[in-house]
Amino acid sequence: MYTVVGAIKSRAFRVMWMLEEMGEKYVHIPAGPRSDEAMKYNPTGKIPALLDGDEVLTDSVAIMTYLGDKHGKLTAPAGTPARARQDAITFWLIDEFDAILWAAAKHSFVLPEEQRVPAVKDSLKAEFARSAAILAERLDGPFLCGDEMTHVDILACHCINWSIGAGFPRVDDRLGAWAKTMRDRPAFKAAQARGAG
Ligand SMILES: N[C@@H](CCC(=O)N[C@@H](CS)C(=O)NCC(=O)O)C(=O)O
Repeated sequence: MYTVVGAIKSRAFRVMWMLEEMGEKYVHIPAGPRSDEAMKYNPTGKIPALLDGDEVLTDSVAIMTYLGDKHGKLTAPAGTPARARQDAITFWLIDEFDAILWAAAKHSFVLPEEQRVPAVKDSLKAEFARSAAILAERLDGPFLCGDEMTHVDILACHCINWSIGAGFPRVDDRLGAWAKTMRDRPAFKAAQARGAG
């Protein structure tokens, strides 16, 4: 049994959704970022963390990679060209989606007020729109890495959902429709219900 530490409205949702897809049981501790509870598991106060027995693991993408490898699900096997391609799109999403959204969050409410530069957000929105168009271009099947779902799909859909919440421009219709099919998955809904409960 795993424990996921982190509020549902955070990158912790990625881990919860993946565990639901894999049919793994978990306890959810809805700790907020920088909360005392979060600090217990990660001195930086960042969420999510995953508790697996005595092990405490941090960073949503590191955790998803670990879970995929451990259970042999939602990932290409390590040491294969398919995995290198999967990792490449993962890192691209971190650079061009997650980091852009995170920068916008920093300049909206994360940084101390005197360090925020709200004007940067227009530039970030334009960058995100360019990246979303690139992602839409490479969407030629049910999932981003071919016929099988991987945790890349979870990462991309979570970032698209985040962009909607952050008031970013709508992604192109095809990518938007793809994200909706991901949100319609029973595992996505089950993770959401865990957060609400
Ligand atoms: N790369 C990390 C980023 C984690 C992160 O920054 N989480 C946010 C909440 S979604 C947080 O805890 N922020 C608090 C802070 O940065 O102090 C991951 O994917 O887990």
